[in-house]
Amino acid sequence: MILQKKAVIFDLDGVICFTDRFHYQAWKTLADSLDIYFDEKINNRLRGVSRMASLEIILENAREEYTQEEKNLIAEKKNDLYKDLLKNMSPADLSEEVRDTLQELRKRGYRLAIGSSSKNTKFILERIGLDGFFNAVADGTDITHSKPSPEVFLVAAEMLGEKPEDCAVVEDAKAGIEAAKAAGMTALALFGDAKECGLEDYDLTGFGNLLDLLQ
Ligand code: B16
Ligand code: MG
Repeated sequence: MILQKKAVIFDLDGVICFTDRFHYQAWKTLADSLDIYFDEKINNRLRGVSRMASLEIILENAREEYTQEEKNLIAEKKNDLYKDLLKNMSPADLSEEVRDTLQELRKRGYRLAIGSSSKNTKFILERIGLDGFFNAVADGTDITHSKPSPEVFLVAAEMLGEKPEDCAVVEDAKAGIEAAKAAGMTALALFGDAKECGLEDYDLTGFGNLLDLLQ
């Protein structure tokens, strides 16, 4: 399959880099301290979902009710733990395959953007040495509805000045594939539940497979 697209919008966590293990570690520490059951399977449901929506999923297993104020505090604590873990990231956490593919796509004339639910996007891009690389960065600080709402991808397309139908989205999460389809974009699934949800337009064999589709 060859796609006729002008732009590619990338999810961040789980596509460009792998911060999902840090999300898991931070939520697990919090859940354990509150005596709430939490495992990798529940963690998979948090992919692409905002911080507060993630907390609501975790609290499905809580034995007590939490006030909004308490929830805000828990989310804040999680983010502090998570940001401490992010400090360990460096440009070495960007794989050669991702770096080379991004550079080649740019050489071929594609406009490249990030569409992430994360409010820590800019910090992560700095850590992995991609600060300033993308033509547009739309993230959790630009939107009111996180994936599966199409908002973050529509904002990214608008920042790029491209029409949704001219954009392809690369996602690792079901919520992200749903968001891309709702935005009227072509959804390319990389890894995990994105590939299993049955809503995607194409299953990528790896990040570098983009170079076969986007010529
Ligand atoms: P933060 P993505 C998402 O990023 C993560 O997949 C999701 O697990 C996380 O809860 C969300 O960002 C919010 O992150 O707490 O840093 O604002 O996959 O859309 O790049
Ligand atoms: Mg993701």
